[in-house]
Amino acid sequence: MKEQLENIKRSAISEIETSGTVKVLDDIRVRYLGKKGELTSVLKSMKNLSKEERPIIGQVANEVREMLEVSIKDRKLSLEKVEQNQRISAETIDITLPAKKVVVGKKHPLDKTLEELCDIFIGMGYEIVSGREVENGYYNFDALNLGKEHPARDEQDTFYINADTMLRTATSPVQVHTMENQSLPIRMVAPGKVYRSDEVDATHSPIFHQIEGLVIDKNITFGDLKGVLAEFAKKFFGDKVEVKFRPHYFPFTEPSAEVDVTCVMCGGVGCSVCKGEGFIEILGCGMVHPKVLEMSGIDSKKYQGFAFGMGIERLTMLKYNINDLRLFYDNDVRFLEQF
Ligand code: 2NL
Repeated sequence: MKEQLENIKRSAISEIETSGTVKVLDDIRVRYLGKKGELTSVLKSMKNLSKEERPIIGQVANEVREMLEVSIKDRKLSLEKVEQNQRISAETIDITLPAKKVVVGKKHPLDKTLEELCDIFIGMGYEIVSGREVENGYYNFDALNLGKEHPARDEQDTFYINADTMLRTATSPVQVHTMENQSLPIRMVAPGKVYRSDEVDATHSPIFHQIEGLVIDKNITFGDLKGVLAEFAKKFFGDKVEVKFRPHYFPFTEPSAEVDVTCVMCGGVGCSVCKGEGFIEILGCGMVHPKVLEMSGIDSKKYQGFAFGMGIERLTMLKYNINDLRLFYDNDVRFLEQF
């Protein structure tokens, strides 16, 4: 039996010393020292020994067990260190590798224009106001002197939610709410999304963007309107542009005008963009109709005002020579990166 113990010791030690991983080492421990292990079963069979032999063999067996336990513990420590080092070197980050490129987007050209427009009007003391996109017939049409028979109210032209609820077709309702609720004077611009029941093509979209302005105070004249809008046109298109006010008709302003600037492409000589005219229309404007003021509770004898409206897509297309409205909504980065 002593010989058996010596054999166990020898083979166990050699296995322990050549074990390559903590896992393998643990299997070895179970195989020799576990409940059903080789050494354990030798110890169990000691009951068959004689009284004289038992303490001698018992001592040897205990020595072997202690020795195996110690060498397993030592081996385990060194294997753990090896495994830890392997893990650390496997997880090492090469800080000299080039970093992943961060893809930074660019501002959408419509947002760029919007911000620029707001900056220009803030610089002239205007307040930026936003409002609801779903309106009723009064705010979207009646309050702007667009009567029940006005063609803009046609079911074909506007998105109705029900007979008296619709998506706004301009941002003017924001001004109407402001006239009703805010004290005078008013100096505001209302930018935002507007809706028309249009088929998509190079110049039409059912959703587009507008900015409208409104000034109401005592002694406001058409001269104030001309000064503000000429200043705006020069700030937006550059000092060189010439501005032309051309009589026009809008139901909500009287008198009304459209504003043209010298063609941004040819500088006024005449080209395909301005169709040989030398001028391009950029906005509509006028003195707020007294009926519109009165409907919102403003005394038109004491107060006057001017208003204007322009399309953000249109201004952006003119400024950057973009020839198709759909490019704004395709979200193709090759287009968006150019501005
Ligand atoms: C255009 C013309 C315009 C207005 C909008 C307005 C609003 C109120 C009262 C009076 Cl509350 N007028 N807005 C006035 C003149 C022209 O827009 O061609 N827009 C794209």
